[in-house]
Amino acid sequence: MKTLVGTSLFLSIGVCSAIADPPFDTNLIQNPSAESGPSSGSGGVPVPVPGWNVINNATVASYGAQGVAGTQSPGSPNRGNQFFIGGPDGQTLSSLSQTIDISPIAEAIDLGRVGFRMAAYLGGVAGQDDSALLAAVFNDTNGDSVGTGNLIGPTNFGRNNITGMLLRQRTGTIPPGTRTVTLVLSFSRAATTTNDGCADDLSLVLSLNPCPSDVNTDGGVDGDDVIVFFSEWDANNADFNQDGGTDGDDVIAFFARWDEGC
Ligand SMILES: [Ca+2]
Ligand SMILES: [Ca+2]
Ligand SMILES: [Ca+2]
Ligand SMILES: [Ca+2]
Repeated sequence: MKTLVGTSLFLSIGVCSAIADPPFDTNLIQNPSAESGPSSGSGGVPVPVPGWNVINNATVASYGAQGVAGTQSPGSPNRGNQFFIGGPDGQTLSSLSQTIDISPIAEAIDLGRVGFRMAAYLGGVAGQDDSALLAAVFNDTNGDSVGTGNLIGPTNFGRNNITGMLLRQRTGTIPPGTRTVTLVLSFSRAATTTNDGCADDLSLVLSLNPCPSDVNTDGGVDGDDVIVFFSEWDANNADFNQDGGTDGDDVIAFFARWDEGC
């Protein structure tokens, strides 16, 4: 029987940080906190919003400007100086959108191995029921939706009629078939001629779910993993079943998982 040498293979393959593209465990949203461009001040005029496609005057405001959220209002602890806001001129609905390419990790996605966490601070002003919503639309290679995930901001009652933004978040698995994610941050106006739905500190973070038979941690399970497994096994360092030794039982355990695709 082979003896255990060094840490187990099982432990070593639990480390997924070697995967680089697109990055896991980092926020994939461009200009996620409205800090990259100019501010309109109190949200009364449109300004360019880097990284986002703008529809119907959605714009950027500054904390502490007249009539909007302040530096001490309920909201993100990482709020910076600026935030997104619905904008002027009586539009009932305005929005910001951007599309993120995650096709480089298609193999892992299609194995159902890519988890996501999306979060945003969403809110509005005082007793006005203007509000914000962040939608993630998961698109396949043709651009057709294969799933959605929404973060719905509070009503004015949900905010106790206090100006500010509340955290909304959710987790899930990227639907197999997904190649791009379109984020749509929309603002709806219920009161006054300005759309005061607002948002800040948005995030979309992907994570790679554990997969023991992806020995080389490249996101897929294929013949390369067999090669790496036997290389480790030959070095007495493939305690796949975690019983303290490297032997034929580990080969059986490895191929049982490999056949399952994870
Ligand atoms: Ca900000
Ligand atoms: Ca309003
Ligand atoms: Ca692999
Ligand atoms: Ca073993």
